[in-house]
Amino acid sequence: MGKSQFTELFHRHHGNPILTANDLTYPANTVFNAGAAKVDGDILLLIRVEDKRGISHLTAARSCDGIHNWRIDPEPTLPPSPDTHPEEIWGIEDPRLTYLEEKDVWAVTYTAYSKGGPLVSLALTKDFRTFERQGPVMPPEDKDAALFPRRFDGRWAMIHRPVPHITGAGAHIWISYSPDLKHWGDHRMLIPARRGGWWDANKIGLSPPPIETQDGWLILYHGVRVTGSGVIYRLGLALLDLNNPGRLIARSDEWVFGPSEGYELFGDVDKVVFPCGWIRDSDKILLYYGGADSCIALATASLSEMLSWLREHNNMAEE
Ligand code: BMA
Repeated sequence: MGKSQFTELFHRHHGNPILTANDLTYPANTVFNAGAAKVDGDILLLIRVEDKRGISHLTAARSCDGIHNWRIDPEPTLPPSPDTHPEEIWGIEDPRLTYLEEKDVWAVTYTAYSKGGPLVSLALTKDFRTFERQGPVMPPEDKDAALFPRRFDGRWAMIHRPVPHITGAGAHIWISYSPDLKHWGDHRMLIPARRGGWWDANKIGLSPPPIETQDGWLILYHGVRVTGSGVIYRLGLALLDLNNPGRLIARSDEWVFGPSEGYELFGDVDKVVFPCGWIRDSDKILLYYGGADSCIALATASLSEMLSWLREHNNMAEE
């Protein structure tokens, strides 16, 4: 395969968008940015639902094939709980789901929209019906967080994206470690946003949780390009060392997916593709993404094609 500039790694489902607010049994403004998991033989999406106040909650949808016949909870599955968790006053958003084998539990990392700004919160669940909130794990402003499924040298690891208050410092992807999922430290920058004219200049963030492959942890991340007519959210690939996820070993030069269809170009926020979940079925990847902050769409890809493309397109340059 040559270095063709527009290799299509991701193939949109012909029936996109697969879910809109009309599929809910209760009124809402939009559905988008869903986490994804395989649970009890179903594909489960934990959907971000924005109500007509502008506040988001999470609702579970289940389907046998991950495409059709979604069985959506008839009321919010995980509503914000500002009485017990004041940091959730303006809603909860953008969940990422990681199965922690050692604990036989799903970790849900999500954005809690607090009076002090968006922060990262963690909840644990076995069935996506009842949840045990662990509270905030990163202070504001921080979002786009996901856990790795296992420990490294005894410590859990989490990717996240703090935003510094210094103008021009850029918003980069970081990694932090914890002995107990509660106390986090050893914070390090993991993937810096590029600078200048790059598609991923100045502001990036993790999209779905990392996937373990023979080449390393595969990362899909978003780059936020500021243009004269607003921002464009596009996606690129990176790889982290399997035993030391704090080590970046590859990063794509070009983006691999960006908004081009009507449901990605026009919505509450135009020109956005924003995945929070992907499902692996041997070599096949099902990528679930929010389109223009207004609907949920599906694209498929081959894991081995992504890895071989990344080998050819590895460019660690930051400038
Ligand atoms: C990001 C997040 C996402 C959203 C995206 C585009 O900052 O808030 O939830 O999809 O912006 O608006």
